[in-house]
Amino acid sequence: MFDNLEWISPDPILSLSEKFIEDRNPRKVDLGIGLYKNSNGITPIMESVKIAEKYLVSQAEDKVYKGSVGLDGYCNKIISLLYKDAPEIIAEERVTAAQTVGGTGAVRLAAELIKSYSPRRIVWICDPTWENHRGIFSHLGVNIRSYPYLNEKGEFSFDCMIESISKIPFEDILVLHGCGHNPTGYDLTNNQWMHLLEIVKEKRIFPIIDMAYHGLADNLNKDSYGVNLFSEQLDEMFVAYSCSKNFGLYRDRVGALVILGKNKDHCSKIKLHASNLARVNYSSPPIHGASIVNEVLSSNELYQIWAAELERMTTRVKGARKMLVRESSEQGCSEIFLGAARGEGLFSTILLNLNEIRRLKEVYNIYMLEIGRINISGINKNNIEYVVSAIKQVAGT
Ligand code: PLP
Ligand code: TYF
Repeated sequence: MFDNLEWISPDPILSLSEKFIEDRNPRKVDLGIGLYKNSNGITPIMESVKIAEKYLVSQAEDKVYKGSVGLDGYCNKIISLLYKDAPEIIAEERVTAAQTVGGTGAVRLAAELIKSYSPRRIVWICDPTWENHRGIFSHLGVNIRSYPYLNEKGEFSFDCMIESISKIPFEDILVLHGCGHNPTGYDLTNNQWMHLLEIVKEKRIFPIIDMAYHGLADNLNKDSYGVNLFSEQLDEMFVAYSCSKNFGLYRDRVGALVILGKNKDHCSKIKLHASNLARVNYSSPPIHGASIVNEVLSSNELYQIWAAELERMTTRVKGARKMLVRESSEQGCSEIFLGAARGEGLFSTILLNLNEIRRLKEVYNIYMLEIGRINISGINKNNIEYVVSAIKQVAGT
């Protein structure tokens, strides 16, 4: 049956990660896959997560099935965390959530709902964006188009973005990044969110806000500004939430599709359809990681530990960004790292071409994505000088 299959390229991020692991050179540096790394280059299990996990394992009595939309307690805690500054949305009972298989699963479930109930609408994704946005929607046969995020010089341009979005047809679907834009690190200001909202309202656009880095761009409150504003003012939208980064639960696959509707019945009905779609896809999401998040967010003590850990992680990423700006200025190659100075979160795109990026890997054992993205948290005091001088050399500046 599969005799005629052709070879295709594997996922570029995951295969780069595998190549990095195989590399035996001790000076190697991983600036590829989107993982938070501490100053020793390690992605540790968070203390709050360890405590919750130990407690849960000691209390566990069974591993029986849960439903297709996972743990209600977990879903409610994610809603409370996300809408801490917009409690009226919760009070009005027009928000609900379905637990999903990571943030990817949340985007996928949103795409399934669109494919099933509104297949003619076009989904507008950002250019550039997390590559899986294109993959998920196009794999399901949903029509996608892109809106620009950058100008010809590679700088974030709200004007270019807005000009394009204001031309999209009425009632289409718009995928936005809530914070920590992947891959550029450029986020909208509060004023820009407000401006964008006006266009979204006028065009009756349905937004899907991808929130994969809550708390890792600036802080938990500021990072949810766009989601809160849109949710307060719109009748319907989705948020694709991920706990992979802010709880460090990558492989446990913890996410949620947050569903905003006009009222309680409306969002409950959408959730029921989401539940049926989850059922035919994977039956039910994994419960272990979601129970950990539920435990951390239910205990005041654990919440304090987790919030402080997250803040330290974000402070470290901001510090690494500053270190990069300072070092590139000292080595006289700031222009390659212009994005790093203005961006937020784990990522930044730097001005190297494909050949230069490949040489960086082959000659200097420094791994970054071929689209020009670096993971800022891969930088630390021990490698900063080496990374900047290698990048400067491949760029020939
Ligand atoms: N959305 C964006 C923008 C991401 O960068 C990622 C990856 O980390 C995801 C979604 C998926 O996250 P998860 O690992 O929870 O599926
Ligand atoms: O952009 C990243 O690096 C993260 C991690 O198929 C990731 O989103 C990469 C590839 C993938 C799933 C997650």
